[in-house]
Amino acid sequence: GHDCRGPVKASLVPTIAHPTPEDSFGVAANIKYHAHFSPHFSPVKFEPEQAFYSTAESVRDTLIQRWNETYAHFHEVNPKQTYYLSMEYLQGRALTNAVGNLGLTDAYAAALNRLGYELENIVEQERDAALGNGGLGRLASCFLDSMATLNLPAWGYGLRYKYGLFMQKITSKGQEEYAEDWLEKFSPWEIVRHDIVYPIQFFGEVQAQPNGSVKWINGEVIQALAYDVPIPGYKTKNTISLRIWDARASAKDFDLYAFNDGHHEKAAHLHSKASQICTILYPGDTTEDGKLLRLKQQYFLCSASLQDIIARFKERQKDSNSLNWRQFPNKVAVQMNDTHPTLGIPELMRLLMDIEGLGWDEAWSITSSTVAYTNHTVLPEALEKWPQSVLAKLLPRHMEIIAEIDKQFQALLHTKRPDLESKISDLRVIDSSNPNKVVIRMAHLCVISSHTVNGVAELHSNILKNELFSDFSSLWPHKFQNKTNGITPRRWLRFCSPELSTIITKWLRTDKWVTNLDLLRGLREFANDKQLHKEWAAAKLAAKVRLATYILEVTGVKVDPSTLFDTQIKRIHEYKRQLLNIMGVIYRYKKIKEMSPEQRISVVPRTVMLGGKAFATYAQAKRIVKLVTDVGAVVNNDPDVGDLLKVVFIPNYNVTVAELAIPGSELSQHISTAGMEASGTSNMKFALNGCLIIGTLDGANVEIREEIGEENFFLFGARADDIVRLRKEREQGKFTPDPRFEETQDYILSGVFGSFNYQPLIDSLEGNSGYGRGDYFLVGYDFPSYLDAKAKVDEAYIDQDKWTKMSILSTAGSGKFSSDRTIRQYAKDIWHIEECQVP
Ligand code: 4GP
Repeated sequence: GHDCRGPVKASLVPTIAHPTPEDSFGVAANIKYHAHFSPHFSPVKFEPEQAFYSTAESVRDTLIQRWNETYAHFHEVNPKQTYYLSMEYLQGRALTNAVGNLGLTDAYAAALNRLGYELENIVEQERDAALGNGGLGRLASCFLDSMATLNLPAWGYGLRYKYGLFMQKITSKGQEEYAEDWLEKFSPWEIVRHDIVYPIQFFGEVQAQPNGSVKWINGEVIQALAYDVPIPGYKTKNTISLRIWDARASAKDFDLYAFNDGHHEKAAHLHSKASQICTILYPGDTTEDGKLLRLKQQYFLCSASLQDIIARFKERQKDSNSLNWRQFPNKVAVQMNDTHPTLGIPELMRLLMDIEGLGWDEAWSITSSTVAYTNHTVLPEALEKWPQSVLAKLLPRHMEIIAEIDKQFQALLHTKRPDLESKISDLRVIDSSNPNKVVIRMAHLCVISSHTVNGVAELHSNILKNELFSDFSSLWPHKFQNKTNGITPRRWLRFCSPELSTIITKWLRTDKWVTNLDLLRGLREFANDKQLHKEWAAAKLAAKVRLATYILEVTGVKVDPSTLFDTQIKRIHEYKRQLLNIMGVIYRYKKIKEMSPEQRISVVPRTVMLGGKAFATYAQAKRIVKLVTDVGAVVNNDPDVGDLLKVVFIPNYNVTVAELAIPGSELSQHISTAGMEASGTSNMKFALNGCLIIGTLDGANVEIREEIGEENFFLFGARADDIVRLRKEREQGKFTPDPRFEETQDYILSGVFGSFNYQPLIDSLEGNSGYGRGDYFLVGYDFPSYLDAKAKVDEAYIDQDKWTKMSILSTAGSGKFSSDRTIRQYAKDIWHIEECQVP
């Protein structure tokens, strides 16, 4: 039964004495208690690592209490609740954020002092929760923080990857990947829920029953076990759940006879299968087994989460005499973060029809008014397409349901839109244009089945409406919305930039900006104030020194904090054009080399930092990483250059690295080919931290520039509208490259940066990129305007007063990019949910 899914009455939850901000004695005692009585190490030791775990467990006590109260309150009020389904959450560390949101930072700092430690050193012991890849995952984590802070009845569902994506090491070979060991010891933030387990079925076959219903039989059944990670809101009791699923087989699946006969592996066959599901995020999918595993993961997330959602719905409906399924969309909103959770659509249909006994029409009406879809990319290779044969093998019943959705969609087009008749084969869910390779278009399934489809920045949402999904939007114009991304001001300013935060609070005479980021615009009034300039520059310098210390520690390169800190950190991808960045650096290096010592005096010294992971099988991206490290090895050791130029690749980019690099940077690069970056969110984090942007008119850059003023943004490059034409011209040979571009290419190939074969990288600029002909990402076209923009950066940096003013105005104009604003919009326009605050 589902009777013990959580405490139903708040009165059942035992209360404990909670630490108050004044009570550092009590906190210290609680930390000691955990060191002794919930030890994971020898209870007599209290080294920094033990101090971290005991501190985290002490904080967890408070979180659990609030998390229980929140669950009980939602249960009692029974509001409509949102469930955010995402394959990724890039949570990072939790301790600083938790004590900060609870308002207990000072209490914990003082308590640790009593025990002989500094809070800021103890937090360094924590491993980043590595459950994500890039912007999509970090966005999901920012959303959770805002959902909790805004007291919204909303939750996240995800998977608990044992080895995360991967840990990146930089060696002389470039990037190397290792299993991320973040769970090797244990995570103090999760609560294993042995009371919440669901069976997940794979393979088998579909059997029609005499009564007309359908049964899915045989195959393998693996258990999904819930782990709850409490997510505290800022200055509110509300503490929501990130529920992540782990896969396991049970004791009854273990063949004791086989084991005793010496067949040890065979005996635990299902256990080994289960353990594969949540091993890593995005396992390679070139083989059929790889594809099966990806689909297994996706289905595992969807099925476990939907079974859980339905169980909760039923439990909360208990009071009414008969289950009213029509209430389902009034109680449940499911948001699909990208296409990865698309299988939630046929799974909800299956559960409603095959398990709950509803008919197709009713199930369809419920499903399509429950699910909504967010698109995060227009890159063709990222729009998932799965072979029908693989899907049918793994999920035979779901394939039937998808085929029926596809059939009904075609029928709808026939009757409603005969004008689209000729396009049916392009719009269908099932692409059977090549009979030997029939594939399922997951994005089309999402668009057809969802009540709302949204993009993540104005420009991107317009591209969805007018290009990628234009026929769908002519069919269902009301479905399409924009929700410009946002970032949580707690993690991305209040906690990662303590110096800047203090100054902002002082000048605005309030700390309310932490939950009302629009208040930052009040800084504009003081943008010319000499005193503010002094304080601002000092805060930026403190953050730069921290970053420089870290860089020395992890790379051995000594960088000078008085140079311009210029940073590009994000996944490595050709469209993000780290290649453009490094080619600009190479050109600059060559020019410095050619200068006389007198000429060199006028060069603005720069430290250029790049960081990010290249997908394990993405060869071109890995070549870019290699080029950056090779350039660094030469430039950083060239006595002609000294501190005029340093090039650093920051290894293993993750949330913690970002928390250092973003406050510590002065210029950040968001230089994707226009139209290709859906939004970007690190651009928002940098701008919020007073870091100026050099960028193209792409994604959210467009809106950031609008908000902070075009005079505070270094713009360059082709516009999204021109890209198709420019690509065509490039293909037809109607493009004359800038001589500086050719000079840079030749320099790379000349061997100055070592003997690695860079020809394939240069080829991508010439016509062998694999994306079609010609420099698909238009690095060559944008190179000259990029160099011009960099020259403008130098000019602005020389005038430090001007630069500081631009920096202040950048922060002042960042209010719109709070994820609180974004989540309020989702709540109102898509989910139709309302605040439900724990009293
Ligand atoms: C990313 C987009 O590339 C980025 O522009 C956007 O800010 C982010 O989603 C959040 O919306 N997409 C992915 C992905 O990370 O895997 O498609």
